[in-house]
Amino acid sequence: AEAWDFAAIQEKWTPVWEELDPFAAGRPGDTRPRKYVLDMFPYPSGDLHMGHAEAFGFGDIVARYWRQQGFDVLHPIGWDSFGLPAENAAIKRGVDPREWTYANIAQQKASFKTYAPSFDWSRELHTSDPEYYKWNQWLFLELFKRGIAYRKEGLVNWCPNDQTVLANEQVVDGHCERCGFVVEKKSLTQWYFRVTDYADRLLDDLNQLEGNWPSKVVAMQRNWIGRSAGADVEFEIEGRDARVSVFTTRPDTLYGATFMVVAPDSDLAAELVSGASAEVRMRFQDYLEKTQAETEIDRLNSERPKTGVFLERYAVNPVNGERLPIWAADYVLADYGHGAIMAVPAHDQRDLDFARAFDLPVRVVVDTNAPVTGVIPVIHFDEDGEPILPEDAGLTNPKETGVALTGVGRVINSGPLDGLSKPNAIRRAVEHLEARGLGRAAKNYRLRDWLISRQRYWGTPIPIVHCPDCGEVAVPSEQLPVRLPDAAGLDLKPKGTSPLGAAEDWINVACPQCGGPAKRDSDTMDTFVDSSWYYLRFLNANDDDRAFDPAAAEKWAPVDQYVGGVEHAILHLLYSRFITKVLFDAGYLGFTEPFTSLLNQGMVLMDGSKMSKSKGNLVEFASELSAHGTDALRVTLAFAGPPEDDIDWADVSPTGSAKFLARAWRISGEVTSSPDVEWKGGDAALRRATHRLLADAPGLLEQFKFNVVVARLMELVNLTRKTIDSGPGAGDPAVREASEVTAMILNLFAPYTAEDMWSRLGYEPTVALVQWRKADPALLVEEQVTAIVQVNGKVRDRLEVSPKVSADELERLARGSEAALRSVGDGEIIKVVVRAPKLVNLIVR
Ligand code: ANZ
Ligand code: ZN
Repeated sequence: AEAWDFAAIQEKWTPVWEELDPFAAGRPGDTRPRKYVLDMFPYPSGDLHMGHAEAFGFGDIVARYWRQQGFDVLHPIGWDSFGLPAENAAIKRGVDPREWTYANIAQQKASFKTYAPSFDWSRELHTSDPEYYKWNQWLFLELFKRGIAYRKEGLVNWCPNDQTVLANEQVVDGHCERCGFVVEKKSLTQWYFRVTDYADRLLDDLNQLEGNWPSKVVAMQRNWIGRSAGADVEFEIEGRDARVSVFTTRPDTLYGATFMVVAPDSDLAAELVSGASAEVRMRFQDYLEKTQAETEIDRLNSERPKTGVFLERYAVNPVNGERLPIWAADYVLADYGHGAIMAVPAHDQRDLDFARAFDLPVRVVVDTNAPVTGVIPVIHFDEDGEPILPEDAGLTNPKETGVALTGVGRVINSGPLDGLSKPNAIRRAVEHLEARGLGRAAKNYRLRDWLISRQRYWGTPIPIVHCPDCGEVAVPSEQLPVRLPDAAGLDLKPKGTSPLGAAEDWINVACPQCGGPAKRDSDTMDTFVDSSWYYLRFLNANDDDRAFDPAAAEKWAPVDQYVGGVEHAILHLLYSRFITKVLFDAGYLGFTEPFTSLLNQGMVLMDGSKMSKSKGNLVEFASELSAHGTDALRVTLAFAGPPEDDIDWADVSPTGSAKFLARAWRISGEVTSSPDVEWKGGDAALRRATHRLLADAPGLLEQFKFNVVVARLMELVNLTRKTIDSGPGAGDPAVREASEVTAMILNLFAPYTAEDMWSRLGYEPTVALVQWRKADPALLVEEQVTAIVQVNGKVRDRLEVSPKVSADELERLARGSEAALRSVGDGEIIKVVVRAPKLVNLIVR
């Protein structure tokens, strides 16, 4: 018998597809509705790996599906080819980062060609091409023009190993995301994008995405932006003209403030301590140095014992005129809110820990036992502000228990706020403050502006010239791109300043404004800038006149289906969303969210853990591909489980997938009826199964239940085999129909086998453009069988039921039968015998 030979089939169809070019999107005159399916583009760090095989396999199922549903589908591919790994590899091996990068792209491209995702290759792009980064520079200047790109000096996260700045997002638990070194703080002048101006919109627009993005990702975005609502409150400082603002989410607890804390590394702390005694100044200096060595994670860790220095200064509580000692402590961060807080130890755990460590007063101002509705209890306090608790009140004293009262209740001991519930007290307190000009409602965000400067070589040069007379001058658009100078002769080793600074011929230029001697900006852009808008470049990837065509964006964008790893759940998606909003505001786009629907594939594991070279459990894509072939690999990945779940490669069976494909393929060669055979006379059961699958698969695919569709295809193939071997045989029209539908649906998972089946069934390529067959409604009506209803063994009725009817359902139907009931009469049914779907016997006494 013939054998399914994946290598031969791959070899046969690759050149045919190459010739046909069936996946070019947006051909002139094409009036079909459109879909845009995008996989997160790969980083060329070596060959493709199993993670790529999975993600691109899933993306391709979606793209191929929409094509068969009659859409003109844009499914492009490119490379995210700037970035640190290329540079580090280049340093290690002494090769040019450009050569290293493009050699890897060539290798990945060759693997893709074998793996057969249905890409429109004519739109291929590489972010490290001048044709791409020219427009990345254009984008930068658009932001610069609008004041969204700006430079400031500030403390930045610094990786001492990579010698480069890291965005907050690239610091994981205080360590460099890439190399794992402990991140330090360093003061540098850097370029930032004002993403914080978009915080509210980035947050509010998440509502649009809910339901179409994994809820986990939506939650992570929300968290990252971290909006909290409260008030800014101004405190007088003794011996200082200007007041100090603090941000609080609990203005209802203002009367419970017993001290103030400022961040040691804030300008305010430095100023306040300057008037203190020499001893305190020294202690403060020590403390400041310790604080600067700490990571933000450490500082926010509530488990750490509280430390701090009293600055010998006092603030005045605006609501009751009380003197509050001012401390510096590391648990207050310099760059959140105003870098200073009012401490309310009775109701905030961190403040309570601090108060207990330094014996500061604790005053309860919310009775957390009081019902929020109904009677208002009264609590009295002694001169020290400690509550005098009735024996049975149950309200504990935080200073003694060490547990802050963080729950809701009624405000007490707070003058005009007494008796109010939390939301009302907050409203009232803010009104009071506003009326006296001492505060206002305020919001705060965890989100920081996006630091985009990198002191590295392999990235997009920042298109700015620094002129001693004119300042920061944009490179005129006709001079773009600012090309990267050759790496040859440059020392790429990280040293804290950009290697580009040493490229004498490149860095020294005439100021575009005054013509005087000036210098180029020597930093390159964070590669997250490159990937924030690449989805737009695909729309007209070869256009030399503009970054993207707004008319094409109108037609194709936003992306209907985005597919990629959850590791990009925060950064990449946030930045793309931000840039999309900026381009919307600039009038280039008519939409504000780039990715309408998002699918995060799980990870491919081995024996339950992440694969890595060092663990020796790496499953190489290339070797799996040559061992099992494209189709078996793709089917295995799709069949392993829901696409969001991790796949353990130790638990799956590519050989099982190959057997299934061989079975399906063999049938296509056995079919003896001709393509124009009349379906009608075909085997009813097989036809019903075929049409049931045609009807069910679209819904399943649109919910990403790829594994279920593969399982259903396996069932169909088995039934087809049965029909051939022990039914009406290979000449039955239903066998041809089933085999054709199998090929049509297999196109999503196993394109080579599907194409070969299609050809064996007598058709021209390509099955990829065959339109989804409509299920025949007549064949979707379920087959019925006759069930007999007996009373005491005598046949009384016959019911038409589904062959899959449950025993309970059949009993219910029998008990409802009029004929049976007539026969039961006044008798009592004492027992029911059910043999679904054939028989029910009612035993009556
Ligand atoms: C008084 C108070 C009373 C507070 C109370 C909380 C509970 P989120 O929700 O994260 O925005 N805070 C303000 N600025 C801070 C800074 N720079 N570093 C550390 N903590 C800071 O937290 C806001 C709350 O965190 C603010 O409300 C403030 O403490 C503190 F029963 O003010 B609160
Ligand atoms: Zn100038």
